[in-house]
Amino acid sequence: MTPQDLPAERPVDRQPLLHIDILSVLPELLASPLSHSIMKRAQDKGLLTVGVHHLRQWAVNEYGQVDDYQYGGGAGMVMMCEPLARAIDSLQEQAAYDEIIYLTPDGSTLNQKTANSLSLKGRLLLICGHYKGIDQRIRDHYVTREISIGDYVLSGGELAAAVLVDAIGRLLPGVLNDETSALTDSFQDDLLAPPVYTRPVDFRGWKVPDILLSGDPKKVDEWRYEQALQRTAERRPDLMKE
Ligand code: 6GU
Repeated sequence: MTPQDLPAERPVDRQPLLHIDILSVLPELLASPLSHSIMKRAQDKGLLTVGVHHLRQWAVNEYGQVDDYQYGGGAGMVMMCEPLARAIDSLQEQAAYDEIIYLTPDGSTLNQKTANSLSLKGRLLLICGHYKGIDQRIRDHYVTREISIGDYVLSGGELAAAVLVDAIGRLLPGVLNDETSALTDSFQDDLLAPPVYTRPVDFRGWKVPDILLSGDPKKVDEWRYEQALQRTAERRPDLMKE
């Protein structure tokens, strides 16, 4: 493709489709995942903007304190109400959030349906927890949704937030092109994706299925659908119940 053939870039001075703010005590952890590949393209095109905010800006004292011992005793610190409430109030002055999302292993498990629905929002705030988590009162009075990325425990919410931003960001119209289209992803139709092959046709005697070389697009589509069904039935029968 020559430069003249490239689609015109969306002007970046327009409002993004989605703005995501992230509150974190370890913003460094978020830098790399958000600044490469498709997340970089989404931001370069002005479709997605991400603001990463250090919670320590709203610390309760000059030592940068944002956590404290838990009432009732027990090991582990809890992230205090005051820094979080002040941070949220201050960020919310720009414009109200459609959702304030707390990333936590006891939230509801992220799936494609949730990613699809969040990609239709305009403004999101993600709160990354650390230590034993955040004071319950912030969850009760500010948080509108709690999301986990799976049944295992991470050291903090940052990697989970990066996963969520990626899952949402790639769905914004104009981020992906034909080659990376979200329509053929696993889960987009409750089916896992079929196997894929590229050159060479014969690698160490391991051959590409003949049907993919047939040049018959209808046959290829049927084969891919069959493979997707078979794979889903074998690996994720739970997806096929509906
Ligand atoms: Cl969102 N946070 C943490 N700390 N651990 C997790 C998680 C989130 N999702 C799965 N494990």
